[in-house]
Amino acid sequence: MQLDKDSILAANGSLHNHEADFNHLAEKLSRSHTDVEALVKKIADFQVAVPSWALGAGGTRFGRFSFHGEPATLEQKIADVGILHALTQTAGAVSLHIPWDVPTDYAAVKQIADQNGIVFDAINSNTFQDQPGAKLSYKHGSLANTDEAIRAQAVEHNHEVVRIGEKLGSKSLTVWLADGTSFPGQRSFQKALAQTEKSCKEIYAGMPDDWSLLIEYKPYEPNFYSTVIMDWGTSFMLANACGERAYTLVDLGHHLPNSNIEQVVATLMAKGKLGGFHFNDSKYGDDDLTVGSIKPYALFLIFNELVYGMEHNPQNPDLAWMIDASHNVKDPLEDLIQSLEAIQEAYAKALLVDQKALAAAQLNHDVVQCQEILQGAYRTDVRPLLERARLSRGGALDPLGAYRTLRVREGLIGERGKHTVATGL
Ligand code: LRH
Ligand code: MN
Repeated sequence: MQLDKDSILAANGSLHNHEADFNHLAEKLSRSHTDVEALVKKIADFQVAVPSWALGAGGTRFGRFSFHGEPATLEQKIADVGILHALTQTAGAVSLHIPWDVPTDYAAVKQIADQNGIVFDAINSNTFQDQPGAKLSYKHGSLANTDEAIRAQAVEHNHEVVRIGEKLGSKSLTVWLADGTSFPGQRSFQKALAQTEKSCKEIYAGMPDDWSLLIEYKPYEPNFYSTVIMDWGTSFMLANACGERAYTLVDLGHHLPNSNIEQVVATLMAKGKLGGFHFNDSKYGDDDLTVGSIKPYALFLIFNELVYGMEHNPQNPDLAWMIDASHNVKDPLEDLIQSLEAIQEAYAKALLVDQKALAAAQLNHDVVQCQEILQGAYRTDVRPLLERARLSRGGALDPLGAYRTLRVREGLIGERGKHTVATGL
């Protein structure tokens, strides 16, 4: 299934209200000398990678409730990302997970991606599950395992993932380690860290010179007492140990309650070691909920640091913007449309922060004014800018509305039937 521009244009209907809302906002923003056209272009150029493992229904150990019309092949997954991109014009990339998405026909996969304007962002390895026919088990860890042969198997898997990514045009590898313990005394923290560092260096050494290594941290789950790469500091240390093309990946759900993630982001950018994001939201743990559905202001504060960093930290690389979510009760494509909207909205609001005025107020210790400047931007309804950015690229005025008006899910069920199951979590 592919959505053509004409059907989206038809679904957009009249642009009268949009024009009125946009002109009203543009007039308001021009009073503070904001270059509205430049703003719209920045928003339109902002592309987020969709996780290949989140195009079907997610689930928990307590159950999984299927969603009909799920993509059963990698080609169908990329077609679904194409639908998201056609509607939102901000989903021009996909992040694959190996072995859930091993291409069987590279040419076909690349052709569908090209047809849909989709590029391949970071590719993810998986040493948190045993694969059918695997010689050695990762039950007690992979890159940190006490057993040299198991560590070697895990390092080789990561090199295999890089080889797959190279054929597709990816330029970065994401490593997330489940390795850890569920009981005190189960492992030596120091030996586990040392072995992980050695393994990461071996992975890094096997990457092409123009590739980046993104090291994702997480405090717990599936181990519930310790995780070897538990926080940004550990990931930062390992990235420094590996080399200049190794960075930290921040998954928003991988923080203990009340963590100040915006400060983590500012710190990593200042050190030139922030490589990318897994956007999602959470109330308690690694809930992988819709971006901006629980803590939208926190997301805005993170983007405020990102906008500052992109302006002032040339030492930090271009960031990998990716979603990492799981859909237990929502249509996966509707959930992802909402997440993409929330990310664009937080970015647009952050672009409205008058960084010069904020810096001046900070210098004067005018704490009240600092908050007023931030919240002034946050309280601005930027949706007409997002609409204009989408329309400027042939996208939908209202992606969710168009998705339903065009009966996309029904169309996918018609094509794929009710019982297809997407690989992934
Ligand atoms: C771990 C994680 C990691 C992925 C997985 C699908 O919680 O965030 O990024 O490999 O989810
Ligand atoms: Mn993640």
